[in-house]
Amino acid sequence: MAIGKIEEGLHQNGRPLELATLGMGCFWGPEARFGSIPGVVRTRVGFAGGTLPSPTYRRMGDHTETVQIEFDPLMISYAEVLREFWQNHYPNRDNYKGRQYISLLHYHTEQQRKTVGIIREEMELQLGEPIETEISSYSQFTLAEERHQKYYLKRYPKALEQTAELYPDPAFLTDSTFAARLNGFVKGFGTKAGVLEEIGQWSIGENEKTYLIDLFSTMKW
Ligand code: MHO
Repeated sequence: MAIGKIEEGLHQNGRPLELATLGMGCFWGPEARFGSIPGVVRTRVGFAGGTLPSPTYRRMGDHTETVQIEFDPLMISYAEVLREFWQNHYPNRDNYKGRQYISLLHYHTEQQRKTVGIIREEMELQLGEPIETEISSYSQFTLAEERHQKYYLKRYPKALEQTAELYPDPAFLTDSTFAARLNGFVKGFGTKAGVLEEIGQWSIGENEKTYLIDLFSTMKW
């Protein structure tokens, strides 16, 4: 049973998904945080915002560590994604190590650009100071090395063994909603009951639901 098949329903439920690209410090944590949110279908970490071609972790040049999420806007709005973004990092920290950890936001559409303006004002009132996040139109995102994807989940090799059947190809894990939830869960985001309930509502087959629910319920860490 490969997850690519299982999760097809989530990606093809007839509703267009939206992208968000966010830099908020070391990308491991934000991936876990967003990965735990119902409506977030996919999380990936990588590099964006710079000019160096083909950045890598060791050589990212002027790029920034970013998390890119794909979400169902009927379950979580872009405005809510932005609140999550600004409420969970300090956007005016002095740069260190160049641009690697700056607060960075790429909007993907004109609608997103407008929402960014509105929510930024709202968050500035909350923060009590002007927000210095670098905001610009999305141009590209380079996927980081596999070892950085779902980083916290990968600290649990025993759990990975139990999901191996789902991920015959490592790219499956990178793209998986289930793996995103597990990655959030091990980092302390979300609850087991919450994830199990959510899987029960996914638009996938009943057998597949049962498989994932059993797997998570009985998982040995
Ligand atoms: N924990 C690391 C940062 C890794 S993050 C992917 C460190 O403190 O250097 O940049």
